Amino acid sequence: MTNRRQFLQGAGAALALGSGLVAKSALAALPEAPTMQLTNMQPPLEPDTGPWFNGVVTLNSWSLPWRMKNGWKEFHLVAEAVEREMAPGMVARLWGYNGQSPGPTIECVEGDKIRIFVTNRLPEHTTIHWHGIFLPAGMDGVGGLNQPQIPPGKTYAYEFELKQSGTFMYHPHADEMVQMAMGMMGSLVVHPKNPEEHKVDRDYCFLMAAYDIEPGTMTARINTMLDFNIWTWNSRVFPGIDHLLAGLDERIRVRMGNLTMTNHPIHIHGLKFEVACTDGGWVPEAARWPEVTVDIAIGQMRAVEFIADAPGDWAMHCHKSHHTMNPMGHDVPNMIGVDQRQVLKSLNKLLPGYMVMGERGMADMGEMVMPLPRNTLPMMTGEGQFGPIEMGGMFTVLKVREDLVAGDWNDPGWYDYPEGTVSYEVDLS
Ligand SMILES: [Cu+2]
Repeated sequence: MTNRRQFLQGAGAALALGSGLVAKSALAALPEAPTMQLTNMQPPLEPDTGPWFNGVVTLNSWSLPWRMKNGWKEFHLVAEAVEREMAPGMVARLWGYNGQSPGPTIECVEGDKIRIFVTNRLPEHTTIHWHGIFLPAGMDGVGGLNQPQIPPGKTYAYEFELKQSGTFMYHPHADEMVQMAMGMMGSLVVHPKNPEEHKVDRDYCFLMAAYDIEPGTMTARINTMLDFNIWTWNSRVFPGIDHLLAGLDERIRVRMGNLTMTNHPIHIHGLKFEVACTDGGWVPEAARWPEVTVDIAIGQMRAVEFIADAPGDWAMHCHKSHHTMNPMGHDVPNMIGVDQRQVLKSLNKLLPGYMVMGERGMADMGEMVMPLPRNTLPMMTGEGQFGPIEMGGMFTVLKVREDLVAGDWNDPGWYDYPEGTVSYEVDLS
């Protein structure tokens, strides 16, 4: 994990928001449009202009810098084709913003006047809709209804004053099925005016997106309606999804949005949480109740909050089990209980070394190093301290640690289990 200064240096000069560059770009009609190539989470953005806020951390992503101009906070999004590593071993050709899919998180503060420039470098027109934000109808971004679509090569400006705080997202409302199937989306977080309000120790966010990418290919199929094969958080799959870190007894928020075509029951092990905010606003405390799974419907956002009161490595995942699998598992027949020895004998005459699998379940596949087509991922993968984790897709680990101090974003490694606290084999001899 790098600190923000290293991140700014590493990500290229366009990101440097030092006073020199601000002075230069203040003369320009458009603010800089920084891009990001790194796929690991960047530490929270610390505002250097405008009102203070406690920044969010976006899994495997980053927050977009801005400039202030005559009292307006100005951002610049560039819609463009990008390449996204979904996990080591697989790169997808997607559409996104500023070098990545999803686009950078936009963070601002209730009361801010914001102007977002959108430059279209796609081969077709686009728009951006600001999901959940109360704004003038002409800024709402539905192509044809609220504005003409932004043609390729053109730049449009959206401007509005933020009248609320909470958890939102942005995505196109133009050729929507194609543009969202290609990965165009981003998180939009509006912080409360008073940074002490709704304050947490760590604030995470991510969006769920589903893709249909045939193993061995790189480009998402755009006409798929339901049969997606890659289930992502911020266009990443396990084991490529960042772990969430928490110091013992810290208050943690996780903001999640769903832009797939099905719902996702998100389950966190080891502790209980409450839904504290939706894309409609903050939930009054008296109206919250404890949960360990929250179902997030299509087009919804949910921010859950919890006290990280249990040290350990805790799974956090979608509870639809086929959403914690990667693409190589989808066309495998169910062979449980089928004795394949005879088949294997005949097959081995033709294909020496060929393996059959699945007669005792599919767990073997988590360990097996199978030859894969170029550019895809095994269906179950990831390695823990006790062996294969046998997961893919929408799965990651929440690491709660006693010795993790505020502001430390370094991965502490696997949990060191106190002696006598791990499930053990019973001696029956
Ligand atoms: Cu799911």
